[in-house]
Parts: sequence; structure tokens; C-alpha cells
Amino acid sequence: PQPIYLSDYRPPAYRVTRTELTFDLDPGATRVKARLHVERHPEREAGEPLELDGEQLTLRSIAIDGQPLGEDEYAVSEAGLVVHRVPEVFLLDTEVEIAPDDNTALSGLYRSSGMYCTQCEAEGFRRITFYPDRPDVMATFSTTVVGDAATLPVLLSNGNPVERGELPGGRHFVTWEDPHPKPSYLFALVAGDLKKVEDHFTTMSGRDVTLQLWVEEENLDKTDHAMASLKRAMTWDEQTYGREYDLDLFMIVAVNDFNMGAMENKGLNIFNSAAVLTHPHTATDAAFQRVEGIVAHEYFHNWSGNRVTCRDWFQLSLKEGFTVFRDQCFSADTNSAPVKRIEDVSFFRTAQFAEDAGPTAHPVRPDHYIEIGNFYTLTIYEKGAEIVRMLCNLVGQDAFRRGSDLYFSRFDGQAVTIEDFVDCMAEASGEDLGQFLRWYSQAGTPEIDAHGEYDYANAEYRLILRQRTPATPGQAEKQALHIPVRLGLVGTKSGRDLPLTLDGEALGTDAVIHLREDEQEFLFTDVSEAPVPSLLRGFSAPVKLHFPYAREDLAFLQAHDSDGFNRWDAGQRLALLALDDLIAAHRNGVEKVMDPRVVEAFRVLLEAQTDDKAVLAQMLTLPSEAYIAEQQPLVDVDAIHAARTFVKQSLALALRDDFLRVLEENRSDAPYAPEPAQIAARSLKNVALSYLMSIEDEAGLEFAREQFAADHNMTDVRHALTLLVHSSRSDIADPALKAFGETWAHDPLVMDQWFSLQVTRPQADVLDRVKFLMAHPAFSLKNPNRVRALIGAFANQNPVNFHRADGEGYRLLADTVIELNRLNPEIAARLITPLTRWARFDEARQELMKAELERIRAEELSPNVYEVVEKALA
Ligand code: BAL
Ligand code: ZN
Repeated sequence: PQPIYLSDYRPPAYRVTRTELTFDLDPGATRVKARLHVERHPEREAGEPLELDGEQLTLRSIAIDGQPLGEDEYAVSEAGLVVHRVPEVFLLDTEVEIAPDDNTALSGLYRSSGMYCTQCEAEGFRRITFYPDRPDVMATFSTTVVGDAATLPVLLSNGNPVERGELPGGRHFVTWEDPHPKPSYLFALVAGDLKKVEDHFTTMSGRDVTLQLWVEEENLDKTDHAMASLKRAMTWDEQTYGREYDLDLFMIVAVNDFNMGAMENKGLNIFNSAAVLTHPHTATDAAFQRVEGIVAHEYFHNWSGNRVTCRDWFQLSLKEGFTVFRDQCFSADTNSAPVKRIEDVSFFRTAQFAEDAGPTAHPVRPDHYIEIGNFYTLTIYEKGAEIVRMLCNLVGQDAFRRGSDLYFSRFDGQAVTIEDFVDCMAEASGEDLGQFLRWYSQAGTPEIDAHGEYDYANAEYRLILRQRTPATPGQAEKQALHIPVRLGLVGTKSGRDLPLTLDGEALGTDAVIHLREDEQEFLFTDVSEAPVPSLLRGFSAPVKLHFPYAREDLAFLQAHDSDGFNRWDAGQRLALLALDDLIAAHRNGVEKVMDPRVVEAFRVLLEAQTDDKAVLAQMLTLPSEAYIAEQQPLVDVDAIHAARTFVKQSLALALRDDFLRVLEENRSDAPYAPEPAQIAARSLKNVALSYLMSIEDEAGLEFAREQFAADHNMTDVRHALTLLVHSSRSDIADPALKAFGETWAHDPLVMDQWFSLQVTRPQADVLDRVKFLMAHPAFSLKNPNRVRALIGAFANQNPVNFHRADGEGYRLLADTVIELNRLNPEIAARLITPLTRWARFDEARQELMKAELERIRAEELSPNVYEVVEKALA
């Protein structure tokens, strides 16, 4: 497979202004008729051949302006169709045959639990019909779906239904008309025996929109939260961005087999059932919040993605970065804003930093790719969102809103670039964002080395910041970025933020300074007492910040920083320093000794309880093993696990009574609601429980057993069950696990949790459990959720066992990737990720991991897997 380059972009030779489709559905032989209204692109010369994308299509007929084409007038290849000579303006009619039942890649038209559904982003439409399958070709669509009336009573597509009727042979049809021009990746079709929940929304201009959620009958009781979330998102987008919904109907469909979380098809969002269905007895608080966020994300795409779309796939972050930023802000406004930020940054610094430091590192706007399906990454999404957040902070909220209004009005109905977006922000704010644009083209995580000195005699604080971005594959040289650093100086005597005066200008007590050079000095004057700097408040830029904090400084910031995010971060840094010592002790075979400053800091948190419960739960949570690994020069999974376990147990032993008190104070029999106060209390209680269970404290065990048996809600049940299964008390855990598996055998989303919590057990016997569960009747390699729940959870969330010294964890993953490469290349390519990180481990493990990558490389590979493996072994 050959790479595609951004620098080769040209507008299409021909565009399609209108697309008329007829689907005659059949599991093995669906017929798709397409009538395309085609015209030459004004920027391209006359006389060029018409080139259409098409994969795995059997062409049955082709005609231009009603005239069937002779065999010498066109050519069909594995990649598409070329018509050698075409008029300037014409109608193209094709008919193809496709086999939805053979489609295990879940791209294009496929069947899931007996229903037909589509996934077209990024390049799935070419598996449905011959088409210029690129986002800068935008057409209005009319879609007629024909199917068996008994088994497929519901026939859906984009837009509004305009005609329906009966047909001979027990078949029926519905015709849908979508008046908004759209690229092919936003096309959708669903057909099946579905039931709907309906509601209404009145838009800000007073229009009535019908909202429908389509699910299998047994899931009708799991739709309330998604519907309520949708209405909240619609209101929020009107109030925050002035964006109103633009059709009379908005539909969401839940499907069981889906590669992504969900898809923003115009007027017909298709959702992975895991991203839309919730019920207190089947979904955890985290799942409720995830559903709310994803429903909002897909809805927000209606403007940031659908009305204004991407010119080409290199611009993917134009819609994804912006839309993730939008959904993050929505969730922050709806729930606990500080906790949302902590969770997002915590995940970002663990997973995106690792991506940025590995062999698949790429800029937020890549300049080449082999398979775009490999670029739905944390960098495109989450780093893209961090860049938009920086933009918003740089230009200010008001200018950001003016900039987004300008963007939506100037480019409505167009396919545009990242520059177009940033230009609107520059125009609306008057800021020069030229240097800022480098964030989009430069891969890798910038690192800032900071140093500070307080001059008592002159009451000055001198802060020196140096930035560097490590080399990434294909990008050896890096340029200085424009990095906004939000900061405060916290007085060590007063414990308060001190007034900031820089270059004679008073900046208040919390300010943003702009690092643009490789090295810059900032001299703060009139600093009345020695401060501890609180840097990068709110994680104001996606960088690694190094400052030589003493542990006392970190304990001080944890207690006094006015920025909630940095208080949490100071605690994390303090814990990391203690963990560093313990990791070294473990490696050197020296007795481990707990740092009393960490115990004291936790004691203060638990006894003062000044934070809201949700924040306190975060403050009491130790950095994850994956995040600790991210900080180490060489990852030693066993030492990390031992050190973290030691810290957790030491805290539990020292603060047992406090944790017990927290448990008692936060137990509740109130009916479950996924609302912030309840979620906060549950999370605090469950953090406390996990400390007590780390020492298998009798009272903690009893609490866990009771919490499981009470069966009050899935958050508590799952947490208790996980702690029991991860403990040594198989006498309690095994019957509970068995009962849970039997109770929920009928519910795949709960069974996913049952799989995950077992394969993340740290005990050494877990690999056998993974193999055993892969043969379980509820497991299937064809279902992405099952693969993620079992294999994905094992490889990503069980470091000590995945990285077993005998390489059996790696072998299991590679075997799975090889099998999935044939079934579902997109999922296979994603699953390889942990193996691509081989360079972070000791030599023996490096060899074992590379050997497995070589074994994968020896197979006949899909472009997806090929691209990842080649990069990993480069
Ligand atoms: N566009 C793919 C799914 C999503 O990001 O919403
Ligand atoms: Zn998206």
C-alpha cells in the first residue's frame, strides 16, 4: 500500500450535486442502484476520465444519460471504476450487488443482530456503490430502501421520509429525502425490527423537532438517559454556540456491532449500543456520563462536521478536535467541571502522551497516511481538542464565540481546512495566530523545563522557561511553539495567590504568560513573600512541565493552591516522587519505606473534607500504573505494580479509620439517579472501599460483600465485584462472579463488564482465564465490544500479566490480531497498540514484542495492520 500526501490535494475532477439511491435489501445479495447527477469541477480541465471509488462491489449495469456503456468504455479494478470519456454534465446510473452478511469489517452496509446498518466514515461508502468517496464532494441525497415487510418493518435513512408503500412479495419501501448537501461519509441506512421511543424538542426559533431513539425491543427501558442527554445537548448548543437543529426529525439508532462509539450521520446517528443504552442496573455512573458525552458529541457534529465539513481527511481534527472540545465543555457545564477536567487530563497525559512518544506519533494534521482508518486517534481527537481549548483561552470566550459564528456562517455547506477555522479566530480576535498554527503540523509532546528564583532583597521572582519537543518519526527538527502558560505565585507565608506584576503591568493573581521562544525569562516584581509557583494551571497547554518542586512545596500546593486542577496535580506529583523511590527500592531489593509526607497529605484531605466529594475522590486516587509507567525512563511493570500496591496498602493501614468513616458516611439507599451529588458520594465511597480492600480488611470485605448483594445499582455492584475478584478471597469472589454471569447472560453490555473485570485481575493465573473466556459462548471475535472488553482490557489494563516475562501475553495478542486482520482490519490495527510500545521495555521484552510484530508482518496484511506494523518495526 502507498501513502497518500496532503501536498497532493487537488479538487475532484467531477462533483456530484445529487445522489439518488435505491437499496433492495438481501443478506447475501443486496442490489444498490445509484443515479448520480455529475458535473465537471470548474477548477479542473475538460476531458479527464471519471474516477469513482468502489471496493467489493459487483457491477451489474452502467449507463450515462440513459445509454448503457460498452465494455471498452470503462474499467473496473479492486479500487474502483474509471469511465474513460464523459460529458461535462451528465447522469450516471449504476447497479451493483453487495453482500451485507459477509461484511465482518463493519464498514459499508452490514448486518448486526439481524438488522441492516451502515458505517461510512471514513471510506465505507465505496463498499456500497461506486462514488467519489471523499468529503469535498457534497450532494443532496434521496434514498429508497426496499425490504421484507415482516422482518424489516423499520426502514430508515437520512433526512425526512417522503414516501412509503407496499410492494409485491411481502416487501415494502420508504423513500427518504435529505435536503442538506452532504459528503458520502455522512450517509446512513438502517433496516430492522426496531422499536422507538419518541420525544420532541422546540428549537430556539420555535420549530418542533421530533426526536426518535430506535432500539431492539428488550432495550426500550434503557433509553431515558440518552434522550434526556440529547435534549440537554440541543439546548446547550443553542445557548453556547447559537446553533439550531435544521431538520424536522433527529434519529438515534443503537446497534450491537460497531467499530466506533457512534457516528454523526446527518439526521440519523448510529450508535454502538454501549454508547447509548443505560439502566441503573446495567450501566455504571461512568457509562451514564460517557453516554451523555457521546450523545452530545454526535449531536454537536451536526454543525461542527456536517454543515461545515472537512476538505480532505488530513483535516479530520477540524471537526473532531473542535467537537471533542465542545462535548468536554458541555459535560463540564452539566456535571462537575473540575472533575471533568481532571479525568480528561488524566486520560490525556497517560494515553495521548504515550501515542506522541511512540512509533505511530503524528501531527494533529498529518501530512500523509496509508489508511485513514488508523487516524481516529487520541492525537486527532484529544490533542486536537486541547489545541482548540488553547485557542479559546488565547482569544478569550467572546472572541472565540465571534470566531465560531464567523466560521459557521462563512463556510456553511462547504468542505474546508484547519486554516479556515484558525483564520476565523484570528479575524474575530485580531490576534496573530501564525506561530500557533505549528501545533497542527508538529508531532510530539513539548516539554517545558522551568526554574524559578526568589530575590528577597528586590522582592522579585524570576521564572525561566525552556521548551523543547523531542524528535518524532519523520520529524527530527522541531520549532518553538506558542505555549500559553497559566500561572499563579502562591505565597508561602500567606498561602494565598500573590498579585502578579510583569514588565510593569499588573496582571491580577492568575495570569497567562506566552512562551514563544526556545527560552524565555519572566521577571515578576513586587513579590512580597517567597512564593511556590503554580504552573500550567488547568493544564493550559498539552505539554510536560518539569519544575524541581521539593516534596514540601507539593504538599503546600496540594493544601493551598487556588486552582483546583493544580491542587490535584500537586498531589499526583507528590505521590509520583514517593513511587519513584519505591520502584527503585523494589528493583534494588531494598526494603520499601512509605514517605510519611504522602500519608500526612492524605490524612489532611480525609480529615478536613473541604473539597466537594467528587474532587476529593480524585485527590485520593493514586496515579494509575499506566501513568506511572509514562513517567519512567524504562518501564518495569512488576516494580510499578509492587510500588503502587505498597503505597495503597500503607495508606490503607495508616488511615483505616478515616476510610471506614468515609464508607459509612456515604452509603445510601436513595433510588439511583445519575446526578452529580449521588455520583460524587458513590465515587468517594468506592475509592475508600478500594483502599480497605487493598489490605483485605475484614470490615471492608464485609462492606464489599454487602454492596454486591444489595444490588442497588451497577456502579456499586461492579465495583464491589471487581474488588472481590481482584482480591485473594476466591471463596467470596467465585460465587459472586458466577451469580453475576448467570444473572446477566442475556445482556451483552453487562457481560462485557463481566469479562473485563476478570481479565484485569493482577494475579498470575489470569492468562489462562483470558483463554478460557475467549471460548465462552458469549464471546465473539466478530463483535468489537467483546474484543475490547476481553482482549483490549487484558492488554491495556493488566500490565503485569500482559508483559509476562515468558511473552505469552504478547503471543495471545498477536494471535488475536492475526485472526482479526482477516475479519475486521480497523479493530485489528487498534488492538496492536500495546505491542508498538516495545521500545519502553527491557531488552528481553523488546525482543519478545518485536518477534510477535514480525510474526504479524509475515501474514498477508490489510492496509490498516500493515501501516501500524511497519511503523512499529521501522
Ligand atoms: N466521526 C466518527 C465518530 C465521531 O467522532 O463522532
Ligand atoms: Zn466526532
